[in-house]
Amino acid sequence: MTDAVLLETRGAVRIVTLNRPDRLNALNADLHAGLSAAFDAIAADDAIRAVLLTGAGRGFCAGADLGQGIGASTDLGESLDKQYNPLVRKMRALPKPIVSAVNGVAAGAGVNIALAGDIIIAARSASFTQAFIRIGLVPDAGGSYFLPRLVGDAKARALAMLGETISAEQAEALGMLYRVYDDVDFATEALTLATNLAAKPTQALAAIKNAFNASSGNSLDTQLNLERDLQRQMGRTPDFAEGVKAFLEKRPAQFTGRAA
Ligand code: T3D
Repeated sequence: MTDAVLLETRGAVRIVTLNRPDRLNALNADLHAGLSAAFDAIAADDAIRAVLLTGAGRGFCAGADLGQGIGASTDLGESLDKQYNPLVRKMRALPKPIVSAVNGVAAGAGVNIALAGDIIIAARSASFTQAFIRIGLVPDAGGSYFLPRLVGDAKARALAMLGETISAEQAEALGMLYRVYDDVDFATEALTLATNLAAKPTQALAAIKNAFNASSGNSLDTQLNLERDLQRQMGRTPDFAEGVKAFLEKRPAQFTGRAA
C-alpha cells in the first residue's frame, strides 16, 4: 500500500482520501492499487458500515494521470479492463453505502468515479468536466452509463461532447448530485452524512444498492420480483425486528447492520 490513498476510520465510517494533491489526485497505478485494496478491505470488514470517498487538496480527482507516458502507443482498453472497470464494479457491488464527497475540481474519470458512489455531494467551489473530449477520448469509468441516467440523454450528450466545466450548483440542478454544501462546512457535513448512513440498517442499504443497480436494466415485472426477494431477506434481519420493536416502544432504533 502506498500513501496515494489515505485511510482513516471514524466510528463505523472508513474515509478514503485520494492523495496526490499536486496532480489534483490524477489516477496513476499507485492510486488505482490503493483504491482497489481499500475497497477490498472495506468489503471484508463488518465493523465498517459506510465509506466517505474524497480528495486531498483543492481537487477531488483530475481523471487519468496524463503525465506518465500515456499516448498513442498505450492500450487504453487494457487500463480500463485492469483498473477503471474493476474499480467501478467494486464500488457498485460493495454492500455498504459510499458517499462521494467532491471537494474540488473533478475531471474525466474523476467525475465518473464519483458518480459510481451512492450519494454524491459537492463543495460549492467544486466543478465537473467530462474532459475526455478535450483529448480525443470518450467518457469511461461508467460515464456513458451513469450520466444519461442521472441527467437525461440530451444533457448527457452535451456534457460529453462539449466537455464544458460546470459548477457544483449546475451539477446539482442537473440531477448529478444530491446536495451542495458551503466549502467551510463541507468536510463536517460529509462526515455527518456518512456517520448517519453507518448507523442505519446496513443490510437494507446493501439491498437498496442491489435494487437500484439492477433497476435500469430490468422490466417492471423483473424489478417487482427482485423487490419481493430482497424484502423477504430483509424481513429476516435483526435490524427489521429491532426497527419494528423500537417503533412500537416509541424509542430510537439501535441497528447493528448484521445479517443474522
Ligand atoms: O488508460 C487510461 O488511463 C485511459 C483513461 C482515461 C480516463 C480519463 O480520465 S481521460 C481525462 C484525463 N483528465 C483530463 O483530461 C483533465 C486534465 N486536467 C485539466 O484539464 C485541468 O488540470 C483541470 C480542469 C482538472 C483543473 O484545471 P486547473 O487550472 O484548476 O489546474 P491545473 O493548473 O491545470 O492543474 C494543477 C496541476 O495538476 C498541474 O500541474 P503543475 O503545472 O502545477 O505542475 C497539472 O498539470 C496537474 N494535473 C491536472 N490534471 C492532471 C494533472 N497531471 C496529470 N494528469 C492529469 N489528469
